[in-house]
Amino acid sequence: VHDLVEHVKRRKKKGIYQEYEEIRKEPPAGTFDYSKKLSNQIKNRYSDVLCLDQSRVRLCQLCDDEDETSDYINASFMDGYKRSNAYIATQGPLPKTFVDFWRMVWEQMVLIIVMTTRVVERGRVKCGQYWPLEEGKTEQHGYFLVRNTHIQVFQDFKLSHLELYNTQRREVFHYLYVSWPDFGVPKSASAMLDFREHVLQRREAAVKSLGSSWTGPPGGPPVVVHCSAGIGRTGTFCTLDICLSRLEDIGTVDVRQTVRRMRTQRAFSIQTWDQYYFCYTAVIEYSQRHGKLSPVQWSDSDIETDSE
Ligand code: PTR
Ligand code: PTR
Repeated sequence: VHDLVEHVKRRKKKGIYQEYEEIRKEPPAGTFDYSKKLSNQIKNRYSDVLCLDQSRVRLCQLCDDEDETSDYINASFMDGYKRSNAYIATQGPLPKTFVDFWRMVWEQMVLIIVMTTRVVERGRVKCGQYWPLEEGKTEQHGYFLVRNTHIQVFQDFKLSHLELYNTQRREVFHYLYVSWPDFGVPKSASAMLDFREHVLQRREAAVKSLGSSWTGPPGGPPVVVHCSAGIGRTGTFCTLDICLSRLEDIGTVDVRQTVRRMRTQRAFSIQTWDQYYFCYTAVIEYSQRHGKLSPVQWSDSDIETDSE
């Protein structure tokens, strides 16, 4: 089995590289007008990472808002496997946008936040400290109080149980994945696969506990996923989640189409070739782990580009 996998990896590496280069060459699928508005520019962490108008998350206009751009946040709805709006992909909040971020969480009834960057990496700030770091601490962000009631520490991630108060009290689970290397990708996917498993179980339980108060689609509210820019690691995590959900369902994988589709909703998703390649190796690792190696079928579009 191991030899077979090595063979697949070697044979496909070049094809996969070309595949990614082709995806990168495709022009963005829409416009970025809202991201570019003068009054919104300060709300973007990176001036070159904008969100598409067509899939952006709009904040509800507050009644005391005069400003027509106040519904802007650098965040995009993204579909999951057989689920529309399964995720909201967003940048790491800036101090200026902490309140906007919590508004979005409140308005979209978000239960789970997945953070795949650390706040500071290599001495550079990647994301603002928008949630209370310590157990028992409460912070105020605009109309919201955020309280960290309990932290569970795992080897590769930390789970903070947050309470969000506004007109009522809600529970939000904050996952901080700490083991993603500053540059590049994890060597083995196994920590990431465990992490995903944990998030999925939590989501299922949290959605169940909503009961009849949730009237949206059966999968429940979107999961917020963010890193620093909200495209590289965020795109990698979501691609993997979609590919594995499909593999679990029908036994096939289509990395290329998944990423292409994702990019029509969150432009520039997956930033580097090794992040793209990691999606493939992680699927292989997952299949080995679940003893499913033979049923994995790469879709036609994946095989086509295998030019050797
Ligand atoms: N264009 C950037 C660069 O030149 O490095 C892309 C990039 C930047 C990719 C940072 C990854 C980066 O690291 P991290 O994912 O840790 O923020
Ligand atoms: N302007 C930044 C750069 O090129 O470095 C944009 C950027 C930053 C792009 C981080 C991707 C980054 O990685 P991630 O989406 O994983 O936070």
